[in-house]
Amino acid sequence: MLFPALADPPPGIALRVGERAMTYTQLRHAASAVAEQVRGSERVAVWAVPSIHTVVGVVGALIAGVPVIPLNPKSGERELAHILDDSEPGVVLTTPGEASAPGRPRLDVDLSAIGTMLPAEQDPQRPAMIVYTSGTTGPPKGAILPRRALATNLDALAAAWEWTHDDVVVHALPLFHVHGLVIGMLGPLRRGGRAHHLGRFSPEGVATAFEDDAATMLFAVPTMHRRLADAAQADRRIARALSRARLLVSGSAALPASEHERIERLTGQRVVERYGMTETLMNTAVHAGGDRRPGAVGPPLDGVELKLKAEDGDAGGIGEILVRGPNLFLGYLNRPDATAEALDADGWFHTGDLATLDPDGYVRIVGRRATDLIKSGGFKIGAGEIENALLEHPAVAEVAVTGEPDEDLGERIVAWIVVRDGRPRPQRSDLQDHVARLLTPHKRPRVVHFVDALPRNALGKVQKRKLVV
Ligand code: MLC
Ligand code: AMP
Repeated sequence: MLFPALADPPPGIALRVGERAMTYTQLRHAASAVAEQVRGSERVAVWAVPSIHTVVGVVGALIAGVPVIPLNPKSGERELAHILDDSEPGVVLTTPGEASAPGRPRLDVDLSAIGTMLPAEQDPQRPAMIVYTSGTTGPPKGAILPRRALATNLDALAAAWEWTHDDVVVHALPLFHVHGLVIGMLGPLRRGGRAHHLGRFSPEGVATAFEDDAATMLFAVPTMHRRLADAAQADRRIARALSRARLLVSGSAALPASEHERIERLTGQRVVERYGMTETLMNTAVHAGGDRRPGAVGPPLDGVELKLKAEDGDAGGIGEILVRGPNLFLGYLNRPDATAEALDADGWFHTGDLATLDPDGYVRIVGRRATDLIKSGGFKIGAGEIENALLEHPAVAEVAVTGEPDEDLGERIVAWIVVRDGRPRPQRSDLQDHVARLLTPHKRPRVVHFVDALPRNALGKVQKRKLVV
């Protein structure tokens, strides 16, 4: 059972999102009502604005055993159409008063409804969630996560972090990716503890949650940790509030060692890193009682097998991370080709991440095989999808997209544009808006360079490594 606490609701608050809170009993009533409404559907989507309704919708679908697709509420038209055509949800669960996917049936989640359907055991292999994630080329793929992946992974994290029903997790992560939704919301609910989503990220909001809501753990991407450190440096109140945490956790991208050390200097806290992926949920984590080493993401979680596959000719101990275990997805929806490429016949998932192992088995991520994947603010973005979008702009003749280091975002998206003959050079903001409108705002290029030609090899392939200013 995914949520034992709903079968026998403990007293107290289960969820807080922004200003709204809900007890376990209220959550059971409202989520059961959703479960009754969606029971029998093949799949449903949820318009994943940061609201309590979003979480109730997801929990309700999970109680009913209906796979749920979290949708980015800022999805642009092209990306949204692709996800909906690919996954064909019967209905979109929505927050009253908020938008939804145009032209699709919506079902507003009613927080005051009282359903009676009880969370029951379901086949652990049954799909629980389909989460869209970018690859190097083409549109995002839907990773099908089974119920056993959610259950075993959340339990393995609980063991690593000594995570109990006494913990209050605070965060402000988007609810359409596994970090914010699975780990940040479903994690506390599986423990019978409390999830506190701030609605939107701000260092002041995080500080207040530690001061006034007895938060014990923070989940955040490195960009948020960096902004917290800046705020703590400027304001002792924020530093003091962070120092009360039991665990500050970072993931979704590498936390620079310099930030790890700065946060320790300011708050006395050593951040715990964990390493995961949409397709695998979490693979490794530094334990609560373990050595919190800067730049290391800890040992594999209980039940997760991990090995490095050496690159041809490599002698430096660097290899691609392969993982196997109950945490793995079932495959990509409608993409057997992509599934076969990532999951080998022996059940190992090829992550594309490059790492070394410390002598005691701690993993250190040192890079990525594909240069066409960009991690910006913790979001994974494929160069190909942005190039395709930019090629649809009437003034763009040729384009290449790259990532470059960014102090705040880790990496920022850079577009190199050859303007179509006879067309005036477009405004940079025009190109950014174009990508935001078709795909999603976080995929817009932060930097745009206009060039006369792109460097190409004899076969006509763009040589991205030669793209420097
Ligand atoms: C900006 N905006 C635009 C726009 N430009 N809207 C339309 N058109 C344009 N041209 C809007 C944005 O929508 C947003 O609106 C606001 O302006 C600011 O956008 P931004 O500049 O992109 O936000 P930023 O401040 O850079 O965000 C930083 C951040 C964010 C850290 C808050 O990157 C973030 O939430 N990251 C988390 C990513 C994550 O959860 N990854 C997990 C993946 S799972 P508004 O309304 O919002 O202000 C995974 C596995 C694992 O990786 O291991 O966890
Ligand atoms: P996503 O496809 O959005 O789930 O992103 C997964 C990718 O995020 C992984 O393949 C890694 O490249 C990266 N990632 C996640 N956690 C970490 C971490 N702690 N350190 C470095 N990279 C990470």
